[in-house]
Amino acid sequence: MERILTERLFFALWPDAATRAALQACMPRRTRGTGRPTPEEKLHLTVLFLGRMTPAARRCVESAADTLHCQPFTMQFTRIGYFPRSRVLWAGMAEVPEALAALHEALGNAARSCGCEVETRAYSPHITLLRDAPGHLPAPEPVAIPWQVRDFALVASRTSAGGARYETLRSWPLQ
Ligand code: 2AM
Repeated sequence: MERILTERLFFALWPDAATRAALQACMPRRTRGTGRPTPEEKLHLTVLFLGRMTPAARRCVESAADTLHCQPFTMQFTRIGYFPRSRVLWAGMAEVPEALAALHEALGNAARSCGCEVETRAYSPHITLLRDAPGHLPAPEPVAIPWQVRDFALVASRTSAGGARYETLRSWPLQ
């Protein structure tokens, strides 16, 4: 039987250098030296996780993304939170910005139109700051980091000895 190579893909927003530096600096002091911090260049926000896709499904999703019209927007990180099950410390916001929810929905529709089974769970946007974070929760520190979102990207996640490696395959300007 012919083996079809699949890739683990997701749509993401990649912060600019200033936003990434601000995110890294907001890490609660008490977590320093514990867990596995996300290297600054890997800090990102997943808009839609696609999972393993064939080249044909990827082409279909890319064509559907070509037809999207979403405006650039600004969002603000205002919270540091903790997912106890995955032991992830994250930066996020109290409410999903409308423009981000619209982009998530539009990409979800695009993916479904290509036959992908995407998550139906409520979207919980976050930027992972620390993995294997300790169970004792650091007191959430107030943060206020603005981020001007101007594009979104299709990214492949590959596993290597040093953890996940991300490769941006394509990006689309918001306009
Ligand atoms: P995480 O940072 O919370 O682990 C690549 O793995 C990206 O996709 C990461 O941002 C990861 O989120 C997210 N991701 C991985 N598996 C996922 C899943 N099953 N559902 C939603 N997002 C997922």
